[in-house]
Amino acid sequence: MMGLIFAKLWSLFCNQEHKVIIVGLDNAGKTTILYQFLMNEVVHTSPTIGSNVEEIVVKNTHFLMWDIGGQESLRSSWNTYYSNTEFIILVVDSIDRERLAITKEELYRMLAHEDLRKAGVLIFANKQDMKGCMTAAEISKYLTLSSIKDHPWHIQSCCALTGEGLCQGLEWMTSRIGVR
Ligand code: G3D
Ligand code: MG
Repeated sequence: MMGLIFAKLWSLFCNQEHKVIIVGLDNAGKTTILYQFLMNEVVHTSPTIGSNVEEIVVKNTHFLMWDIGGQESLRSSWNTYYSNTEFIILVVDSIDRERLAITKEELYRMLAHEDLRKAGVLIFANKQDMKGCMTAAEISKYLTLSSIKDHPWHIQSCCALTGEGLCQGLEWMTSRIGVR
């Protein structure tokens, strides 16, 4: 009996939708990453919900992914997307050393936001195929990720063009569900 109830609760939980926002500066690779998720065979998707919202399903876990524009003029409106967000995917262009400071500023601004206090953060160190790019360890150090104690976080190196590393990132997200 307990087992049945548990199974029921579990399936209810699994079919719940988890809101994810994909943020990062323009040109970081956000749209390419979302496109890779959609193309990936292990991920089942529903038809596009809006111009920048997609639903993807990983191992029975539904993620509603919002791809938010990263141009300077749009960054100030990121907060209109925050409510009920469970995960932030922050995409970093690992070759763009000049703008990593702006990314850092935006990251800490988000972490301080009331609506994101429960959100986990997955950082994709993207464009690892580019010669001379920063490693995930370098980016982690620059962003002082180890100082983040009030949000679960994970950094994953990836190449959105080939899809390398993306699944590991998604796996971290699924592993975090139900932990809090
Ligand atoms: P955005 O949605 O964050 O603004 P996009 O970024 O997904 O539009 O990607 C911006 C550019 O970076 C695109 O190039 C895209 O192909 C490229 N890009 C994304 N991921 C990678 C990667 O892992 N490696 C490399 N080398 N390039 C990547 P274009 O030329 O189409 O503008
Ligand atoms: Mg885009």
